[in-house]
Amino acid sequence: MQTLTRNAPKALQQVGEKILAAERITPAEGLLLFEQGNLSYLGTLANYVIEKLHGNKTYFNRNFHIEPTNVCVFSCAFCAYSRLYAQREEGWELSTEQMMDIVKGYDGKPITEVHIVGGVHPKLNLSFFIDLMKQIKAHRPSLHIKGYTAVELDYMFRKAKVSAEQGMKLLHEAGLDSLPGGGAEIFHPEIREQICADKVNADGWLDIHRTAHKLGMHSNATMLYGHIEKFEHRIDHMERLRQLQDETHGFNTFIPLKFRNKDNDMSYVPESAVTEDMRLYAVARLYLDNFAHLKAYWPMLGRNNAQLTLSFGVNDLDGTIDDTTKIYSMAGSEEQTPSMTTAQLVTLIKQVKRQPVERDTLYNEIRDYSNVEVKDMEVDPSLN
Ligand code: V47
Ligand code: SF4
Repeated sequence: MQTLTRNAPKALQQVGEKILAAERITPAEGLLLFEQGNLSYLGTLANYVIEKLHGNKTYFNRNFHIEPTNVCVFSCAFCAYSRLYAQREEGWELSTEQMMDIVKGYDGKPITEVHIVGGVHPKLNLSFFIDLMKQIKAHRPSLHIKGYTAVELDYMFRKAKVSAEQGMKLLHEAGLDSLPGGGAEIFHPEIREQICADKVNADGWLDIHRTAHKLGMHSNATMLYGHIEKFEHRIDHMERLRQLQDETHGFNTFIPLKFRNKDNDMSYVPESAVTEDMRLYAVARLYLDNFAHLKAYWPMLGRNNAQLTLSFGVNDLDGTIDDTTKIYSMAGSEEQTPSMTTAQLVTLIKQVKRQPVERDTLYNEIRDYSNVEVKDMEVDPSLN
């Protein structure tokens, strides 16, 4: 490891030495990593950090997604999925009963989390979602509900004329356990105004998460990368997250989301190369020293590239997902209806010599699959 840093240019060498000494790197040093760090240098450092934190473990969970609607009042330039209210006949809108049928479809299956994220529908309001939380919890109290991006929540609370704290408390009391990380995109206004000008800004997004954390809820954070943003915007984004994490310690995981360019208003922007994806994961691991976990969202990256991230600082592959999600497939992701069995996920992790460990949403370990044979999983429903 020391030899690795000695062979690097002087300035880069100093950053590498700080990382090995577990010292925090500055925004300028983070930028230097993006500008000058080659794939093997960054990968080796990120791998060192992740193995120090989690040994050889790669986490996943057993979850499913519900998208209540793709009707949305906003018009993010990168979004291939949403439909304005005026075009709602091209979209969908699930009733509470339909969503409960999805939940009931998992009765008896060893799922621990439901992830609920959708468009911002002008007519689905706070009381609609409070009622949904209550119904889900009444049906299956142990199911962890991770739901609503800060964008959905900000709109819901403003419409209901309640403060973020009041609104969050109501949802939390009704059953909402944690928040997903979506809607963060790129915080810097230079980019945010070009890609998603009309939705909640950086401070608003961060405030919603701060409010959740203060109520004892956890949340995730994402970053939509690989479009028109520059390295400095990525560092700015991660710096804002690092500062909030110092304040609240409420973030579970950071999830970089690779921009996909099919059928949206940014289709002219080429997608990033895999090598750049891996460099980004590695820098994120090195920069966000107060985030315990780094997640690769496999539907966006594809399964092979998700495997590759496990050598570049990633220690979590999200979950089985089981979804009819359209947000990714409509933007060009390889996964048309993302879903993996536990056996497939475990195999993916074992193939790259990592140790598959099932977790719950809060990263409590549920089961270590190191010594479970895939053939046994295929016949035992509690394992698959
Ligand atoms: O904020 C939309 C992204 C996000 C595109 O917390 C796109 O566990 C790439 O919140 N190319 C929503 N990305 C998804 C989300 C999420 C996903 C996975 C895990 C978690 C978690 C949260 O989807 C949006 C936006 O950044 N998105 N369009 C696109 N063309
Ligand atoms: Fe609406 Fe979310 Fe799509 Fe933006 S990314 S248009 S907020 S569904």
